[in-house]
Amino acid sequence: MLRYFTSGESHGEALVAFLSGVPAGLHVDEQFIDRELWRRQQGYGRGGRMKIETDKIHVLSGVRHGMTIGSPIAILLKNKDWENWKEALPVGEGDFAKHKPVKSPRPGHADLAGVLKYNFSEARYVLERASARESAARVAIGGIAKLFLREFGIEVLSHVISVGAATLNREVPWDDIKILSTKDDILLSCADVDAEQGMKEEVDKVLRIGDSVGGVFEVVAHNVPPGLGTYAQWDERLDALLAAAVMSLQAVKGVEIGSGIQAASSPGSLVHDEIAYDAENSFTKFSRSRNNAGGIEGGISNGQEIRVRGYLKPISTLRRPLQSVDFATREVVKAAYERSDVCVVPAAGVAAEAMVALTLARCALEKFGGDSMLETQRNFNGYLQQLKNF
Ligand code: EPS
Repeated sequence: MLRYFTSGESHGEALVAFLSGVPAGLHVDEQFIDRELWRRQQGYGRGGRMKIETDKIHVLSGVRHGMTIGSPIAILLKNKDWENWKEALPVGEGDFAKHKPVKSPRPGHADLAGVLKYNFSEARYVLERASARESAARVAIGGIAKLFLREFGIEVLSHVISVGAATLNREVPWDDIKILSTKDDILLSCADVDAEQGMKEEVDKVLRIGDSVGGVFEVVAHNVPPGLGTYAQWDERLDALLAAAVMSLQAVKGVEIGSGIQAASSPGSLVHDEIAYDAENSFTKFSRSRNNAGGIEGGISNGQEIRVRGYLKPISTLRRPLQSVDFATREVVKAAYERSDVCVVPAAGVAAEAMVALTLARCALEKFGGDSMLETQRNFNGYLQQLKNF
């Protein structure tokens, strides 16, 4: 079974990610994973921190001679900013005078709820772990999940659909999303140049007034065979697993599969994707007129592209802060401000790709099993043949 978790504080020494259950014999392309990490660091509206960090993986275990060996994989990502925080966030007792308290909770952030839960007197430690810096660790192990899926022809990418009020109102084909992912100059990861300019203006607007902005990204999983996930149990449904995976990312407040939100106010005849037969080049000869279902029916992948959208709230650290209360004096004050991003929609899309890839890899391993890539491939190919013979 594929299992994973992460550790690390935003301004601590490093992030560490663990991934267990990857079959032996998967080639680990470190450059590919570093590129994924780079992609997550891009986007117009990121703050000064991204000028400090250049995320690169340092594999500690589970990979030898460039291949997975079936042992748990641990990856370390250094926080370069740690140099500036060593004294403020020491592991040992240190000098408490150098601590940098977060004195008044930011509305929308984990600050207040976290302080109450963990019984802290201020929100520094809450900020440190609730921070989206953690998503870099997910992208590192998500990169391994992507390499695994690639062996079965499955690819996962994302693009941005809206930033603030600027929205792209058309379906973006896979090939365009693929081209977007090869760019070395990333603005807002929108496949449409005009829409992207509108998005940039939305970011400029909030930059001017000290505000922040959210938006919507879409993750697309291409070439996923039918049969991942199941309706048999509530917690094995692929849509439920993907929703939890994407919702677990910092600032994601809604998840949509296909055109699920619009479907709720549309008649069935306009929603469900009609079925035809005798198609070429797919897993089976069944085909669809469109993909409103986002590639999942009854909690099972149906052979169409999987499309998952994440709705991101605006960043909760504001340069012109909202009202809050001082933890020490209980006086009404402005919420704490510290260097922050103002828009992270493209970056969140890349982090969501990692979560989708990890989820699909887990479901694929549940279905096909295997302790070596050879064994998993054999089981996978047998299933593909079964589909062809259906
Ligand atoms: C974050 C605040 C900013 C972001 C950070 C998430 O960091 P800092 O407080 O150091 O400027 O840049 O995101 C990352 C470091 C990252 O790698 O994505 C927050 O409070 O959530």
